[in-house]
Amino acid sequence: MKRTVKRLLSLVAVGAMGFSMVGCSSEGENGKVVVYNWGDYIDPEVNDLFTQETGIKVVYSDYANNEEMYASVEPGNVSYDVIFPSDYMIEKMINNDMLQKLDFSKIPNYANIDEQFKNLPYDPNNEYSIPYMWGTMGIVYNKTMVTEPVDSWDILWDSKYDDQIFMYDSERDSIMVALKKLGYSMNTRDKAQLEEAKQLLIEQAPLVLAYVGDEGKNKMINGEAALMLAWSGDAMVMLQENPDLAYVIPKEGSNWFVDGMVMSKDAANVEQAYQYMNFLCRPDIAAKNAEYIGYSTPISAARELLPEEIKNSEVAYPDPSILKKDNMEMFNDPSDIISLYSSIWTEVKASN
Ligand code: N2P
Repeated sequence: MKRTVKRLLSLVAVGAMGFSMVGCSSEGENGKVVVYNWGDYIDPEVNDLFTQETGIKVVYSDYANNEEMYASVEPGNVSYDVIFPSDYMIEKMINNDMLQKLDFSKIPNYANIDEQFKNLPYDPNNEYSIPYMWGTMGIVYNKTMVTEPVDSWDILWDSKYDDQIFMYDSERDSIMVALKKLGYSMNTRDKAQLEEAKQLLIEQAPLVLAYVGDEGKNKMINGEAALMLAWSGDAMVMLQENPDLAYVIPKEGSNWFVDGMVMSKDAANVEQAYQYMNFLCRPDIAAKNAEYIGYSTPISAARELLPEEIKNSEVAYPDPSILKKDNMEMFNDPSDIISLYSSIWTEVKASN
């Protein structure tokens, strides 16, 4: 349990270390950078190292999913400098004029990012974002509780596993699973298909023990459920802690994602934000981060620095042919019908 213990201890120590939560206004000798990231998505020591090297204080807070982040950065709310949205959310924030174009001359370490993570559809000309981490979505299962082969999303609808299933409390991800099970695109705008997905998720709800966030990892490690919808990076952490756990990308296909770093249009600490983003693209820092959080780095020179079992893991670094399969998709921004996605998700959770 070494990794988990280290992570929990780090979280407890947050207030006492070189970075702090939003609300604390003091600055380092060279100012501050206000950062808003997913929970469990950075090695806290990385923020300390940044402050030690630059004299810039990191004012840090986190969120559980893209939609929560979006709601709190809408104009008039707290202003952040650096944010870490996923691909489709970057697209949405670009479209809504919430991001500033980056000056890449201030991010020399951008050169370390692998070409396969550039020119992706959400930021086709690499103007607004820097790939931070990537991964896939799949199923983590406990081999002592699930003895049949796991290769399909169908198992998350099997009544044998009543109250043995965790899903993520994340609307795009859960609706994606239902759409893929039905053989549809996860980017569908077809209302009839979305209605079918909703019905399927409502049918599943009684089997779901809980819709979880980051706490799901420890629950699976402790054997509290048999199956969990999981991002590959979270799977890496869980598999390292409990060897009874395994990860699979179902045969119907799934999502692969890139989470990026972006600069908010109303960033107040622009120079510090550039230094922060540049620091996170340094191979030794990206490797330290990837090892701690379990997610996959888009920087080959960082991957090279990882321990063998992570560097060669098929969970974190699946064969490139897997991502190229027709049934593996990235999300795009369904802004025109996003309220339908949100209302589906509200209805599904209400039926749990
Ligand atoms: C981990 C953050 C995962 C981000 N808590 C997946 N896009």
